Amino acid sequence: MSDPLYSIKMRAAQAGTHISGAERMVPASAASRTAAALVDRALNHAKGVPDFIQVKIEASGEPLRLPALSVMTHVTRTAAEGRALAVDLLASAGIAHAEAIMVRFAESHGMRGAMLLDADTLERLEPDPARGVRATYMDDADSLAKNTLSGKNHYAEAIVLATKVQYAPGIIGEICVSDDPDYVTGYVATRSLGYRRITVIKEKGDPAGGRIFLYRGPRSQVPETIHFLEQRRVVVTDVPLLSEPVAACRFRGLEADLALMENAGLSRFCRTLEAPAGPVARLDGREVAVLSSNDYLDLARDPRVTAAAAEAARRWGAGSGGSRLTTGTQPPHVALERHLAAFKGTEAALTYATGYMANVGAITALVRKGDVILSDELNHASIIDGCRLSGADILVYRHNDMVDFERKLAACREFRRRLAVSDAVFSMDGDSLDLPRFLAVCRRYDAFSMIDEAHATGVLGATGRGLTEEAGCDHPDILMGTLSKALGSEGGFICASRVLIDYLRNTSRPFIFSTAAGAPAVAAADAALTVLEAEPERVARLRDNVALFTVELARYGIRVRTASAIVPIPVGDERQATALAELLLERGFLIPAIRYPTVAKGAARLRVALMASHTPETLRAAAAAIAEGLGLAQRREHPCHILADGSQSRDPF
Ligand code: WAQ
Ligand code: MG
Repeated sequence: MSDPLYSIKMRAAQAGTHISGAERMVPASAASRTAAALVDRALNHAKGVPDFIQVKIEASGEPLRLPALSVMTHVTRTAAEGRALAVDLLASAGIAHAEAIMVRFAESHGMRGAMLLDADTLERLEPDPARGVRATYMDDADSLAKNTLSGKNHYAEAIVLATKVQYAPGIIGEICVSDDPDYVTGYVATRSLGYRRITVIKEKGDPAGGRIFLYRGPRSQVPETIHFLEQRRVVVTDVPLLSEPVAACRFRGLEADLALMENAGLSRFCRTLEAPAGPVARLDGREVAVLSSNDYLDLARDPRVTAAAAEAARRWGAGSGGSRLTTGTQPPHVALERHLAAFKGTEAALTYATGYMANVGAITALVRKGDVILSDELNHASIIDGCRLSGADILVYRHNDMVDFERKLAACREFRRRLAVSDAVFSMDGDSLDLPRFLAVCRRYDAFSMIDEAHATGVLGATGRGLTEEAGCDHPDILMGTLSKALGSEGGFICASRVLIDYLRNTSRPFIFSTAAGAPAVAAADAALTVLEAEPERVARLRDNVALFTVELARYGIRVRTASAIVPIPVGDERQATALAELLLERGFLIPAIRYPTVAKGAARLRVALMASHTPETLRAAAAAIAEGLGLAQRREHPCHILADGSQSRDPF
């Protein structure tokens, strides 16, 4: 475009009252026909015939070219629903007083411009509160091609304005409701959320409308912001057409959702550890202490375990080549199942390719519509997914609350089958189930009892046999466990009576319809089990490390509770937990922040997982770094809930 741009503005009035206005930025060659089209538009406005039309044409100089915000449409049915969504969107973009901001909307009614509101103090910042701040000198880079001159196109104008506004210094968001009584669609915009259309945000016939620009920054910068909004020439490129097939928006929607997560401190990524599983790894070329591995007994790289895997690969191949029921069962699979049953003390066992599948597979096989499941509110996602997939009614009882559990189960006598399921060790809290009481309640109401020993196998009980050994009680009907944590390999298993295992083999879809785990993983798990049986002192060392680490934390006033090798350190705020994890990584400790949806919103935490092979020095240094990190967090702008003084700590556990 060598043709210089001209700004063309039209406004029309009748008896001194504004009835329409529009603007374009077009090359000189299109200036006169654009001006004429805008005059036509003024003359044919629904609000009446104007007695005054002004057209202003100015050379605009080199404009700033900005890519349009992504566009996503949320379908709402009522104004109340639309407003509630606007609040949610703003809140998710880190705007704390979203509700209060929506209330201020009433004030913007009747203004020609927008309210400029301090997003944090809610003070109005416009020099002229009656008029507000008007964003102007902007256009769609492709407006000529789109031929939108003839009449008002709410969306086409709004996406251009919203884009310009979001690039103004200090602006962090915008909310808009049309003042056209019949136009009920509005939007919320932020740089990261993009332009979120809300199909119904006000009642039809309501003439109230307006705009709020949300500002965050020093007062001294406000004039600069207003100057940008009112004077900076902007053309907006790549404006998505609403008439584009829905398909054209499908990736923008994904991007917007990712941005939403990013903004809430909830985005996730995979770190590449340049090392075998173990207490030490290399990350970006640096050595870090790993305090987050589930390889509790350091068996994943044990030479006996890796040799078994290598040997099995040579002898039986890398992959099994089929499902267990067709061609995928090889001698290592049979041997491992016998070994697991003997280890756990049950009649039989069945392995799955992953622990997730073992949970989903057992639950969906045992219960269906017409049955009921009692599930602890903090059960692992794989249990929850199994429950949902089964089609059974699900009753969630309060975490580890055996009174609530019994009360709910007692009301389920009329169901065909009852299944009670709980983690043995809760993966994000580290506490354990009161198994004897759980089993007693199950027996009383003839419910199947199932526990997930993913974090209990190799950890609880003097010889690592799990919660039944620790509690010295009977087995539940179904003992689920994993090969992927203390056993250093991968896969999941169910240990149970012969009849139950036969039933699963015949009905459990994840078992029937997935390829069997390869012999190397299976043989590795088998070898790890042999090591565990021969060296129960590994379990004792792990226990000692847990004791040492919790005592070290207590020295700094950080009180934690655990019944396992998982030590949660509560933080609360998601972004703060992430910042803390980053800080610890800088200090050389890999300890992840666990956030929603893995745990409840606002219950973010650091999750330490200990290994038998951590050295006392590492654990002491980690505790010191955590204490330091929490102390630093405390001095930050938003106070941390965890104070170095344990007496004041908020304890969600
Ligand atoms: N700068 C600042 N505020 C403005 C401007 C401007 N250039 N133009 C209008 N406003 C304020 C003013 O208070 C109006 O009352 C209010 O915004 C609404 O303006 O995706 O039509 O032109 O389908 O009525 C949004 C949804 C339509 C579009 C918005 O706004 C879609 C609309 P209106
Ligand atoms: Mg309007």
